[in-house]
Amino acid sequence: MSSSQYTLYELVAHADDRESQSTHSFFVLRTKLDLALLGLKYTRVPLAFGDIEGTLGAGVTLPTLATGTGRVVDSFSIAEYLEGQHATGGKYLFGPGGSRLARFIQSWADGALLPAMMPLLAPLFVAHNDAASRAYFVTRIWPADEVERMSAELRDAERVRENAAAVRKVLRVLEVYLAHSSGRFILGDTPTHADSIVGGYYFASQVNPALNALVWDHAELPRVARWVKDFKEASGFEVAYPPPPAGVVADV
Ligand SMILES: N[C@@H](CCC(=O)N[C@@H](CS)C(=O)NCC(=O)O)C(=O)O
Repeated sequence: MSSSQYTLYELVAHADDRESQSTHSFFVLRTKLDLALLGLKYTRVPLAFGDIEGTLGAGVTLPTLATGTGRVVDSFSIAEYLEGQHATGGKYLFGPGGSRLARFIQSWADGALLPAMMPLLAPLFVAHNDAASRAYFVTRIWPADEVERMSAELRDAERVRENAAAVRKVLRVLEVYLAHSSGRFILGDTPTHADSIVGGYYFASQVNPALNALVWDHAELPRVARWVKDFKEASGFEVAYPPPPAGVVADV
C-alpha cells in the first residue's frame, strides 16, 4: 500500500497563502499528529471556514480524510480508520484497550481543557482570521460576545495569569495520571491517539507563545513538561504561526 494515498482537508486561518499556514484546529492537529506517529504521508488541502461547504458539502467538518475509496470525517473516526489500516506491533494509535482510554481523554480534553484554553487562544485565532473566517467563527463556532469578553481578558495581564492557572488546574489531572502510570506517554512507551489529543492542544496553543512558560513548561506540572518534550520528539511535528499581533496579548 502506497504511503501517500491520503488527502487531508484541514483548516487554515485565512484564505490567502493557504499552503504556507499551519492549521490551528485542535481536531485537525490530532489527525496530523496521528499521521506523523504512523509515518504516513498525505496531500494537504488547506481550507478556510468559508471554503468547507463548497468543497466538501454542508455539515462536513475538518479534519476530513479522503482515502482513495471514500471519505472519513471526525478525528476519532479517522484514528480508528488509520488504526485498522496501519497499526503494527510497534506503531499504533490505540493498541489493545487503548480506544476506551482515548475516548476518556477526548471527553476530558474537549470538556475541560478546551473551555479553559479558549480565553487564551480564541482572540488570537480571530486576530489571524480574514474577515470572512472571523464572521464564520463568531456566528457558527463561538458566540461573538464571548469572544469579545475573552479578547478583553487577554489584554489584562492579571486575567491572563488567572486563566493560565485555570488551565494548569485542568492539566493537573494529566500530571497525576502520568505520576501513576509507567512509560513516557499516556499509554506506556508508544505514543498513541490519546497523546495526539492532548498534543493538538499543545501545538494549537503555540499561537500564544506565552503559554509555554505559563502552562506547558511550568514548575507545577513537571511530568506534563516532560511529556511535551517527549511527544514533540516522538512526533517530529512542528507548527509555525505568525507572532501575536501587537496589543492582542498582555505582557505577562
Ligand atoms: N468532533 C470533530 C470536530 C471537528 C470540528 O468541529 N472541526 C471544525 C474546525 S476546528 C469545523 O470543521 N468546523 C466547521 C463548522 O462547524 O461549520 C472532530 O474531532 O473531528
